[in-house]
Amino acid sequence: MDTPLPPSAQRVQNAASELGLDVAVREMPQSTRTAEEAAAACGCEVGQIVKSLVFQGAESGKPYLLLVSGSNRVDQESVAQSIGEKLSRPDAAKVRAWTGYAIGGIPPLGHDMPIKTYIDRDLLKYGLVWAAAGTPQAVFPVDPKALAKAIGAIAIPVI
Ligand code: 5CA
Repeated sequence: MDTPLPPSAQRVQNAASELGLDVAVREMPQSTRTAEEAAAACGCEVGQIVKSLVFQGAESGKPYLLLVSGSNRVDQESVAQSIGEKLSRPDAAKVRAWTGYAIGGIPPLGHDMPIKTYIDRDLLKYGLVWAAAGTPQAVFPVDPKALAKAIGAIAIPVI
């Protein structure tokens, strides 16, 4: 029998299933806390790792989730233009309060509150990407287009 997932990872698995996304969350023996570590653990390119980065609207105060290819460094000005307001980076406590997860394991779905989500168009060129699943050792592989569709993420350039 499979070992049960930790509660945070199980929450992501349940949320994915509720969205009709056919994915299987798995706990890796190694750390997947950073994109580089996740790529090593998953045996994929760093570009195939989904970084789930939380920003805050400077005017609205609202959270935004930006799903970014592991090999891209976000140009915050360019992303702000796509989103339509200036952005700041919330601290780790706020990210946890909004999403329900700690940095290093923030998933692209299954958050405590609905968060408007954008996806790096560079992720969409891969057939398969790997996203964090609630803990710094939990991940799931997914077709990026299916992920974007299931969560209603808007594709934008981020660099
Ligand atoms: N598990 C991996 C990939 S599957 C992962 O979660 N990577 S990540 O890139 O999405 O998460 C780490 C990111 O959190 C860093 O790139 C960084 O932008 C952000 N971060 C790190 N420390 C803080 C902090 N104190 N406050 C806000 N964001 C932070």
